[in-house]
Amino acid sequence: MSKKIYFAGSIRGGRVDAALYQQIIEHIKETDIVLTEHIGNPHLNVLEHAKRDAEIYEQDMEWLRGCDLVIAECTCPSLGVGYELAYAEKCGKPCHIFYNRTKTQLSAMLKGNPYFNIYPYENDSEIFEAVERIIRS
Ligand code: 6IA
Repeated sequence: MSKKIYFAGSIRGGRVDAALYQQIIEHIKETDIVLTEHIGNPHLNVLEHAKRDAEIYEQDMEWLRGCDLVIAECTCPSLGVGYELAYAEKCGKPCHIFYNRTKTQLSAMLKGNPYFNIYPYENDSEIFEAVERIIRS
């Protein structure tokens, strides 16, 4: 049965890895459902807008409560992704965190928390097999 995946990736934290997010999302969509497809959109509007921001917050929290699991790409640090992971932990959702260890060091707030499943990688290609294993487990 298809799983509902909440994919988290940086938006206002920086869009340097947007193409990678897109690839991961497309890969997951071959078999399962990604609630947050927009994260990979290269034309995403990152500008602040108070009313729109409130709607985004409410929608994302609802999707987090309804998802089966969270996959986060954390190479590009993002306050929003950190917040989402803390909320997902509170909701008891399984959380899988990827980061490229040749490019960044993961925050101790994530790496030091045994609740989180952490996947340091060196090449983007390593992500896809790991994601498949996560979804099928
Ligand atoms: O602090 P950040 O902006 O980097 O936080 C990124 C995280 O917060 C992502 O994992 C998203 O789930 C969530 N998030 C932040 N901004 C948005 C957003 N804005 N839309 C949906 N989720 C967001 C753009 C809206 C656009 C479709 C008009």
